[in-house]
Amino acid sequence: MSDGSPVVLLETAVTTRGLPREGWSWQGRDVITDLEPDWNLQGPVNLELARSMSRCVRREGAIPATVAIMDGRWRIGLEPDELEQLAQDETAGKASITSIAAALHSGSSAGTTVSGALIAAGLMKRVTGRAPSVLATGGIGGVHFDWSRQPDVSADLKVMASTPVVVVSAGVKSIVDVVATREWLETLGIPVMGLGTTAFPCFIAGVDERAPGVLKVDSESEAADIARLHWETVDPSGGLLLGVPLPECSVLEASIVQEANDRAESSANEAGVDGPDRTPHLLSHMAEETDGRSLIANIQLLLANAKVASRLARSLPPQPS
Ligand code: PSU
Ligand code: MN
Repeated sequence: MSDGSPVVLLETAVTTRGLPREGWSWQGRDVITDLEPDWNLQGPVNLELARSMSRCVRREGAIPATVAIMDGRWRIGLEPDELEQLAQDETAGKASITSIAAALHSGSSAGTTVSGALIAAGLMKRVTGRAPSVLATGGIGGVHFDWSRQPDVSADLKVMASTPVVVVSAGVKSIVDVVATREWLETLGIPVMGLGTTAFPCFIAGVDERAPGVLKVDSESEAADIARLHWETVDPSGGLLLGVPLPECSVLEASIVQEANDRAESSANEAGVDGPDRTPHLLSHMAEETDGRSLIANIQLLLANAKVASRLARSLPPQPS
């Protein structure tokens, strides 16, 4: 941070609550090792993914700043042994803007969501005088289905609106109401760019043509130019989203995603799972329903986003304010 090297923030709720803690037991072993030759198939999926993302960032010439709460303390830039400890800690939950203070108070460990990791950007600025400008994740949180009955809207959106960081994601998790989420991004004043696409990316389902479109950029450096103009002349304290669609060949057919989603939703409703536990429940149910295909797609997009975020960070290094 002090010499202005490119830094990419990485969230860890995906490590503690988004991916399985077991080794690879689904189909598609070859796909995984093709994606990442250094992936240990016996190792826990969540830890292997976290390690792979860090490797991707470094390979692209940036520095990963993996954010978590460890034993009641903020940790930004986890050491390898800390990452392992976090990934294996079954008591580690997920912490967002509303739960971080409680985690610090109780001395517990938690992975930070997108909103939690964005808050770390402000801390880094206070400590180092520079703020990182890029964060990589799989899919941001959003507006959950049935929002008119229970408005479960991820705090990711609110914090993105007030943090000057470009969040690189495959758009929004497909387990949420994609159209409603796209509308909320608009209302909150968060510019949405799409890398090589005018359609709104929606995680493992590719892009959603029903949602209002996005601003197409052809490269990471074009996205960086737009972010810089936004911060210099429009909103110095607001965030942007750079959506990266999952390559067509890995996209799950819309009908499969839809059906798996519906069953995951019913199971969450039957089990009465809501609040922060809803996303982990839906994700693990989706993996079961699709025989691991949703997991492969999820891993693929997380790694792809880490690469795009690193290239973006090289165009948008941390600046002194
Ligand atoms: N996308 C994934 N897996 C995840 C998440 C997103 O593929 O686990 C996490 C992110 O950390 C995101 C969080 O910030 O879910 C949103 O949770 P909620 O809807 O409870 O705000
Ligand atoms: Mn929620």
